[in-house]
Amino acid sequence: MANTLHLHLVAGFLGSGKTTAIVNACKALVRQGKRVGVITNDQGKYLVDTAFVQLENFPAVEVGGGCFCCNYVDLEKQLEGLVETVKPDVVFAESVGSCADLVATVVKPMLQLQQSAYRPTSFSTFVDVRLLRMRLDDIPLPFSDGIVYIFDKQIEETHLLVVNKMDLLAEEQRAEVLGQICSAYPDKVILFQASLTEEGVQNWLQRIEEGSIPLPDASLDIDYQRYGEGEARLGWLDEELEFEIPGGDGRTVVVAIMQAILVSLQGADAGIGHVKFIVRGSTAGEAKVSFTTYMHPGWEEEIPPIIGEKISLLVNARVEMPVEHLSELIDRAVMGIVEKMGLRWARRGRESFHPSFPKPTYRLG
Ligand SMILES: Nc1nc2c(ncn2[C@@H]2O[C@H](COP(=O)(O)OP(=O)(O)O)[C@@H](O)[C@H]2O)c(=O)[nH]1
Ligand SMILES: [Mg+2]
Repeated sequence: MANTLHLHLVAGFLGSGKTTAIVNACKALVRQGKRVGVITNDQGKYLVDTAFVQLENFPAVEVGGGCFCCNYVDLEKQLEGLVETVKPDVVFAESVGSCADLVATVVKPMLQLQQSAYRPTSFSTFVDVRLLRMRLDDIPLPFSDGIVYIFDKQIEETHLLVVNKMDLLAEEQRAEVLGQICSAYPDKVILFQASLTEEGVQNWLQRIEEGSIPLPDASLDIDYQRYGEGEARLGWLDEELEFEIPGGDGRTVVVAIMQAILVSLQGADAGIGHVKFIVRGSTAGEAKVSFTTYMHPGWEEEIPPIIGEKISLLVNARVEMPVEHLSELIDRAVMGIVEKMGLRWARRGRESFHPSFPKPTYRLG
């Protein structure tokens, strides 16, 4: 099994489209009769990504409470568990979007340590084309320097860069953007894609499945102080809320709550890494809605009717601001709607924190 398993490591900044691409790749592989599994990763433990992958009926396990680098032993354990229970042909492992230095702390240990039973087949780093263009054009990203440092280091360490969300560019911009990005990174393999469909990820999937793109072999020259301080500027809030909806129309409530949260974060001028929600009605209806910027026109249309006397809402927010402030803004937004609509509600779980300083289990230079 160890020799035949294809293990694809998928890295890249918060909201760059990793989970979306993985889910579509899994759909394509299942159609070809392959067995798949996904390992999600996050600092927290009430995870939208895991819930989303499971909604699609793909087996998912998670490495929670920190990045793969700092939880290398758990990563191997989760992988082992997936292999035993699911017997997958292909596993995708998605690292948390605020993490960098995966070559030295995950790729190399898997390749070089005796006890490692699995070898990665590919290492891809995703980037949102809009952010990459801003960076190349010297337009400030909506984050402070330490976070931009992580964004840059993620790109620097990869050999295979997946420039994602190409569908968001106007047709006439594409050729110019392609040229600009390719000339900025002459030594990388660069794939341009839109990951919203199975067809969109086909080329990437084919390339990584062939195993013909070499793994990166150079460990980053990275300043952990700067990296750790950058990561720690992100406030992390995960919570699971439940609302009672006497009339059974959960959609209106959910739209109002999401809207209120966004307005309140935008009012505070906070840089969004990723704010994502999974909503489920007790009778029917479920959706994932995700914001990586405040400009996401038409997001309400992603929410189908949410039907039932109860709805559950899983919230994962990764936003650049002190976490006490983040919690307060989200609480106030939720409470405003609860009071306005006269809803009964309960909180099923919550975690809020700043990521702790990264301390990799292994780091091979
Ligand atoms: N337009 C567009 N949106 C995308 C694409 N890939 C992902 N998204 C959206 O970007 C948001 C973040 O995606 P997600 O896969 O959760 O990002 P992750 O944090 O890297 O796992 C979601 O709203 C996705 O629907 C793409 O190729 N085009
Ligand atoms: Mg994800």
